[in-house]
Amino acid sequence: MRSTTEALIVIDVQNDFCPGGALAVPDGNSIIPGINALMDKFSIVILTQDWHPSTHASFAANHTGAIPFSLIEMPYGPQVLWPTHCVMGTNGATFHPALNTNPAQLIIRKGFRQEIDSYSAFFENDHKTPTGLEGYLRARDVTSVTLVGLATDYCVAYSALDAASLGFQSTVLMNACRAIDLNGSLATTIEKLRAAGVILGH
Ligand code: VGL
Ligand code: ZN
Repeated sequence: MRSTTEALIVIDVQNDFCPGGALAVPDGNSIIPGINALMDKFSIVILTQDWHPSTHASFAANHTGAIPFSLIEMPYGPQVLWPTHCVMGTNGATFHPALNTNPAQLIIRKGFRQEIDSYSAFFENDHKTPTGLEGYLRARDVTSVTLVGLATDYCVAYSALDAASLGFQSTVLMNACRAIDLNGSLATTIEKLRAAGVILGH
């Protein structure tokens, strides 16, 4: 068993990010058995859930003439316009049925504000608005986080980078993650993670 100062954070293992979903990550479901096994080794397990209103500003469908996967400028910086995904309360937003959610002690929902996207489990995409996760971890004396889930190059990486900049030891288990890999984003992301001191494990 890992120490009680170490938390496992399972990012966005939801139907819409798995094959057949609205923003399917190739092979996304294949990581689930490994994640279920990892949960037994951690005494603190946290899940995140991408959770958007149907009017969310990150959806291409809410911008006239915009096509999915194009980029726009938002007040907080560049934003990819995604296919409509993880709409709160829908089957697409539900955790994948193969994921064992029973060990989860906290479920953080993010992206619920219409005007701002939230990739990271710690801060929304303005890098300022907190989700509350940092306070929860500090209150439980967590000093180290291990991140797994979907997608490597978006929500997992943003979470790992924020964790590192907040001073948590931050590890991404690459074989328990899968990437969207939009225009080479996986390679760029791996460089950023390394530069920030995030440990890339397997
Ligand atoms: C994610 C794109 C949009 C993710 C969430 O979970 O990586 N990616 N919303
Ligand atoms: Zn999203």
